[in-house]
Amino acid sequence: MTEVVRRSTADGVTTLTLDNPPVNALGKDLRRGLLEALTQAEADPDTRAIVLAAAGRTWPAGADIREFGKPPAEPLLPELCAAVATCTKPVIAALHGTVFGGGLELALAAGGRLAKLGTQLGLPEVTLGILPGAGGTQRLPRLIGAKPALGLMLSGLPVAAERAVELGFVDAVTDGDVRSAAEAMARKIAAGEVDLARKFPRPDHRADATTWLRAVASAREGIGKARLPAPGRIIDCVEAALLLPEEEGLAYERAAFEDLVGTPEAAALRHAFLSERRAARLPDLGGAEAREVSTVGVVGGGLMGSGIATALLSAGYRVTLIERDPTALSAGLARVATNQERAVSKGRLSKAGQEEAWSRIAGANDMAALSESDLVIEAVPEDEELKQRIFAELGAVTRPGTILATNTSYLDVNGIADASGRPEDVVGLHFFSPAQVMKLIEVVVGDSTAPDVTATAFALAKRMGKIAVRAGVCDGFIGNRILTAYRTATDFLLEDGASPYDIDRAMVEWGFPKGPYAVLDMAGLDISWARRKRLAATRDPTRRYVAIGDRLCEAGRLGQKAGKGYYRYSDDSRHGEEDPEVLGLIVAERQAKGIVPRQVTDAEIQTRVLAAMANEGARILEEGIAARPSDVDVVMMLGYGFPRWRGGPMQAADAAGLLGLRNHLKDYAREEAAFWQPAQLWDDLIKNGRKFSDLNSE
Ligand code: T1G
Repeated sequence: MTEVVRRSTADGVTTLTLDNPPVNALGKDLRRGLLEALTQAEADPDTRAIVLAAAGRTWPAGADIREFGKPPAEPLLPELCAAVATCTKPVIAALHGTVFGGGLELALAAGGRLAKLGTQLGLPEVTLGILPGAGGTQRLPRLIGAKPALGLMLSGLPVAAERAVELGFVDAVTDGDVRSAAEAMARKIAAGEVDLARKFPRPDHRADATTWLRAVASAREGIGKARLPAPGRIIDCVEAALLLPEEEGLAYERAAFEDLVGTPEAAALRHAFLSERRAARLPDLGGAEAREVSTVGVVGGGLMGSGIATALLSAGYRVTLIERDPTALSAGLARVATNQERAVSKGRLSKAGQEEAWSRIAGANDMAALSESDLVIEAVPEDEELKQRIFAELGAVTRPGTILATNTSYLDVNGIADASGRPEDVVGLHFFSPAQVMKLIEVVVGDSTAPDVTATAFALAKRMGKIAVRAGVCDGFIGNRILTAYRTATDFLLEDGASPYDIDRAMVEWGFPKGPYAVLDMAGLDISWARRKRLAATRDPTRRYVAIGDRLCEAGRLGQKAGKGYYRYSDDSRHGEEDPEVLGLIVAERQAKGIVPRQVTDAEIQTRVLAAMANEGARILEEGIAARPSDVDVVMMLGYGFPRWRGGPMQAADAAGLLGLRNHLKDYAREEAAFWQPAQLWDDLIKNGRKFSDLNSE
């Protein structure tokens, strides 16, 4: 096993190099190895200064997230940081890469910090539902003041090394080799030429208690009634850093950390982090290598096509946009240009970057322009016959080995693949709108899709900074299938006695950014109406069907774009008002079916939605449409606004308890068996005392 900490001593300087790929996470072996090496160096008479450095792509990017929720292993990170802080010999940290979380806390314990140009530094713990638990809430405010320290810890966002120098928690930036620079400085310290404390004087921000407490009060006001506890506890710890002696402050921070790390929200946020990375692991690809892709064709320059083209340009690809005629093509290119302008105005893209990207896009009306493309993404309207026609042409004009992808959101990928004449080169790439912003891609693997085509789709997603999730072919893949279950459950409640406004409020209270009916109004009711009409011929007449949505569409209430849907919209506002006309429509539908409305509580709404989503997820898993429960969670969190601090429907079902939810499903099935019947998987897990998370094979 390679040494996780290597030691070298020369000219009175001992350098300890951390080496725990991929990100030098401060797991127990690394903590133990570093504490041992530091103790030895401190006792070594030939060592008069110590440099801490890291091998690989980054200085420690944090504590090891996979250790949380397990029994803590000695030495704990705070103990290691304390050893660094109290070391009797000067310690300099040589920083590079992503110095995050516990990695930054380790660096803060050193006497000096040098960073390589391009280094990012931050304390993202709040995004995991916890707080910096290894001295960060105590040492950082002392170094830079309470206000900037709170800004970093409450946002969880990183800053560049140069900004860290301005703030005062990095001492110098070098564009050379940071380890050599640190060793050179350490040699001067070892030779008595430099005194670290004098070279890097530390202001005492605690001297100005008023400013400190004002920052605490302002932060408390700023977070208001934060949904999660971590922000408030961070502020408490920063206040404690002023009011308590250091040791007590560190103990206070540790207690707060231990409170938070055990909460369901923190567990869910860790689950979300690890699940997004697990989704990229596809054991059934048998190690297939991704094909080389540098030029990509996009067929269709509408909202989706132009968004996809924008995202491809941002990832450095050369793009050819195809539209049916010059007018449509110039409109498509104009959409791409507008997307880039918006990115520049938001500071996400520089002017130079915009010009460079624009030089990589070309437009054409003839598909022959795609003859040299490595991959083509079709993004035309959801018309099966049109898509099949396009794939037949693509199969003819592109060279063998060019991957052909369809952006369909629910149509049959196998039928589209067969139309191309080479189904093994075809895959679904279901982007989410706006494609230049949304991180999720459902990679829909057809019956004939070659493994290296799937591998290429995942490589494309990663290069675009997106998260890909593998899905099998079915109506709606993973996300839209679960969304349909969500809406079916709430439509039943609508007919039984709830109002769309009660349902929206209950689901926002539960954690969704918007309720299902507000979302429908935003997306347009006609899209799901078209789907219902498409499926009408094959619909099972014995299954309960709620026609309220059809009634609204027939009344021209198509949503925001029509000025009215479930809500009414005034001209200048996208905020919907409740509309008695809609309630009247619903009453009429109930009467037509002889339904006597009943009281529906928020709790019932929330429980039914979770049960419906998790049950559809279980069915999706049984059918092999999704590889693991956490893939279902990733799709719903990234694509459909499922609250991240609940971790997705499968994680939330685990947290709620499978037996209770399964019993609710059984109760509901007495009203409507086909929809509510619990999937067999529930009983298989319950009888073995297992949870959905036990199926999340690594
Ligand atoms: N612990 C364990 N594994 C980690 C990890 C971590 N902190 N960070 C990354 N990995 C794994 C990741 O799962 C993946 O594994 C591989 O490294 C590459 O990651 C006490 C309590 C550093 C910016 O929150 O933000 O310190 O899938 O795919 O896109 O106060 O990873 O290859 O097997 O994301 O280049 C605080 C989390 C922890 C940083 C790199 N730190 N990591 O991004 O690669 S809590 C964080 C990141 C803490 C202390 C507190 C990113 C990255 P695999 P990747 P990337």
